[in-house]
Amino acid sequence: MSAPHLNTGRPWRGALLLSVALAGTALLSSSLAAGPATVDVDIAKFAFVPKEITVAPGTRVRWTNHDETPHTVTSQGGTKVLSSPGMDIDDHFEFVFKGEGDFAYFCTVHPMMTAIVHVRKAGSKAP
Ligand SMILES: [Cu+2]
Repeated sequence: MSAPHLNTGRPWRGALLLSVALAGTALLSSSLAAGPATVDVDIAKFAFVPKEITVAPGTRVRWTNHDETPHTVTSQGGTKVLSSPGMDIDDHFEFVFKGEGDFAYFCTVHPMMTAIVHVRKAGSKAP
């Protein structure tokens, strides 16, 4: 009596895997449709990586600290455009760049850590 019971399990398992795959596809397309594009910058070994990026207006930049040492993402020149709190390991900081410009920033804990975000409309070149 146990053999038919085992056989009926298989179609269910296939249906489950299929629905998981479909749910994953729906999740992916909704995340692509909603919200601005995201560009990641890693903070690792006392450096912003990549140190220099160019993005289109409306892009969200997300910094992630991979060091065990706290770091910040802070605008240079006192503009306060970027002003993150001290970020612990695996903390994120996000900012959406709306207008064009050059946004130099550094880490207030380690001022030698510097980097820059260029925001440019598609087709225009950095000077
Ligand atoms: Cu730092």
